[in-house]
Amino acid sequence: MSADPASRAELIRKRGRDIGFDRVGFTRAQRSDDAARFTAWLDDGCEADLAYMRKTPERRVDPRAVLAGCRTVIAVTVGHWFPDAPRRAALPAAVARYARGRDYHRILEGMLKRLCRVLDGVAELGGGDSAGGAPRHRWYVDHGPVLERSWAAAAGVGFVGKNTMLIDPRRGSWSTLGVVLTTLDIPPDGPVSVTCGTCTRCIDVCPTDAITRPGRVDARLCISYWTIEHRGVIPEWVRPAIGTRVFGCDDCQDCCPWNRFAQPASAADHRPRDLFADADLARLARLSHAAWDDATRGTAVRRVGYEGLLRNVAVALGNCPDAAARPHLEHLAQHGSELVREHAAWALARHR
Ligand code: B12
Ligand code: SF4
Ligand code: SF4
Repeated sequence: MSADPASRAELIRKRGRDIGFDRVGFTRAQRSDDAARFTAWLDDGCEADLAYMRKTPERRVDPRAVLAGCRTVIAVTVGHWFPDAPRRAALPAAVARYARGRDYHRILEGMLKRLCRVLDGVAELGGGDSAGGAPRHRWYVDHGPVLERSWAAAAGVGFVGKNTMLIDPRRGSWSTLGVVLTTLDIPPDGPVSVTCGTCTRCIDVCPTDAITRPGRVDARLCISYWTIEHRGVIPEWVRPAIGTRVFGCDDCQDCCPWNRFAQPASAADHRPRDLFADADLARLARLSHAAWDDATRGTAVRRVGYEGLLRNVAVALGNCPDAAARPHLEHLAQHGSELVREHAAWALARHR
């Protein structure tokens, strides 16, 4: 292996694919072209109460402020789509696709660590750190001060759709992202030239009009925010629009024409668990804390907590026109959690 930059890039990409990433792309570490877009989003309060989005905005738009000497951002994608299994649920509920299998943070964490070891190996073969020393890297999946979709688009692993999702023209948007910031100098890939064109399906179908303009989602309106990120009481105005979704929302992806190219996930860990792929409000409403603990271990659904999940189940049962929902609501109305009881009471009132 030579120190030639182009072959170094191809070696890293190939090793990345061997690790299991669907796409691996490179872009220069510099101030993001989307910095103004991000600042405007914050200025308009679109982050709701996601306080971490407001912390260190300067770091979020410039990887060199996160890792001194950073020269390259590596963006990777891992698909999580599986064909839908036949539904048998008595009272069907929806769990977002990305959350039906093992927690993607855990899946990507191991893969990104392996990618960093590849980078170390490449450097030993003569890859260039700007200072001539051992290269340094930092990897992130979701939790870091990094505009992942912006870097993924700049690195050419897809484009940003009007729904703000990173869309791979070959596989669609059913993927999660990771990034590695590195001091290694790797030749950049260009962005892809594909766009949404005149399509506006995601804007038209969004149940809460949360896509307030092409390429902007206001978290204060987004069902994903209310059912996953928000702690405490869900405002009554948003509850009917939640429908029977109990964790996240996929409407702006389900409708997207690019997702006709979806391919089954290569990471077997993404295989959906039955409780989430064939989610049943009747079953979820009866989960004890111990059963919830067991069923959600190692999954992203755990993020909302036991009370939070039952809160969402109560709202979904309230939106479910089937009279069979009532006994489960009466059960939740007796729950030890005041939060769950309050949402169950609202839902029972709807049934009456
Ligand atoms: C905060 C957050 C949310 C918030 C806010 C969402 C939002 N759109 O901002 C809420 C809770 C609502 C949310 C929901 C979801 N999220 Co989220 N979320 C994040 C997080 C932590 C930060 C996103 C962010 O920076 N938002 C600020 C806005 C301004 O940035 P942005 O929307 O990403 O847009 C930037 C670029 O895309 C670009 N841009 C936007 N439009 C255009 C147009 C053009 C032409 C160009 C050039 C650039 C461009 O400019 C923007 C500013 O930099 C990221 C992880 C991360 N660290 O990046 C995950 C992340 C975006 N979420 C993810 C997922 C899977 C989801 C959900 C699908 C989950 C679900 N099924 O319920 C939904 C999708 C809702 C939606 N349509 O966005 C994935 C997306 C994967 C992908 N293929 O895109 C990420 C990347 C996590 C991950 N590591 O995989 N999320
Ligand atoms: S996730 Fe749902 S609520 Fe949020 S923007 Fe997409 S369709 Fe709208
Ligand atoms: S539904 Fe249409 S407008 Fe929305 S992201 Fe997909 S292609 Fe773009």
